[in-house]
This record gives sequence, C-alpha cells and structure tokens, in this order.
Amino acid sequence: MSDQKTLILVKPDGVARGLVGEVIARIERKGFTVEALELRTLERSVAEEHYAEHTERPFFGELVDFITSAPLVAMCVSGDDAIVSMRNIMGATNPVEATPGSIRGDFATIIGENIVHGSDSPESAARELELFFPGRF
Ligand code: D4T
Repeated sequence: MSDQKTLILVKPDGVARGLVGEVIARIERKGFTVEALELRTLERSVAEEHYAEHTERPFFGELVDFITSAPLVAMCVSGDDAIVSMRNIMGATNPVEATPGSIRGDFATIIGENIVHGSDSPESAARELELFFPGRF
C-alpha cells in the first residue's frame, strides 16, 4: 500500500452531461481526497503534451479536438494506491468492455467519449500533475 496522487479528468463529454458530481461522489465514497480541482478549457498545446504518447496514432487529431472542445474538470486525487484504484473505479478504456458499476461501464458507450481520464502509472501521474497543476504537487 502506498499513498499516491493521480490526475483525474472529467472530460468535456462528462461535464456536458452533468456527470461532474457523480464522478466526485464516487471518488469521495471510495475514501479518496480531492486535493485540487479546476474547470478549464484546455489549450491545444497542453492537450498535445498530455496525449504525447499517442502522437502517431490515427485518432490523435480527433482526440485533441475533442479534449479541447469544451470545458473539462481537472483534479488531483489522493489516497491509498489511488492510481490503480481510480483506474478500477473508471473501468476499461473501451466502455464496451468496462464492467457495470464502473464509471465508463455505467455511463459511456463509445471509446472516443469515455467520460474520465486517470493517470496510468506513478510516472504518468507525476508528469500529468505537473502539466495541469504546475509546481503544486
Ligand atoms: P485516457 O488517457 O483518456 O484516460 O484513456 P486511457 O488511459 O484509459 O486509454 P489510452 O491512453 O489508451 O487512450 C487515450 C484516449 O484516446 C481515446 N482512444 C483510445 C480513441 O479514441 N480510440 C482508440 O482506439 C484508443 C485506444 C480514448 C482515450
């Protein structure tokens, strides 16, 4: 067990559908803490850096278009093994494979609009938290 911090995003589809409260409720119900929270529309440069690992993928352009299209909610969430645990709460990337009871399993149908993002490793969490909340964590 280790105390971890992770970057969680409620993506533009989740904000537009009014699911911010639902996502936060699940985070808090689990026993995790919201350490920082910001509603913002992402600049293209930040989105491209956030998704840098996908630069060569065919869906990269659409991904950046989508994530910058409207406001999102960025959060730093902390708690015991928060990185893996939040990935479990979110469910599989593709909502078709996401278990019912997970956020994506309960609220999403397509991979391009899968409601939430969560860092996938301690290295990603450190990089992403610095990108969204520079100098704070
Ligand atoms: P994010 O980063 O949004 O939390 O997603 P994951 O960490 O769960 O999954 P990912 O990095 O593999 O994908 C990033 C983002 O791209 C979208 N996507 C992904 C897509 O539109 N088409 C695809 O084929 C894949 C693999 C969904 C999430």
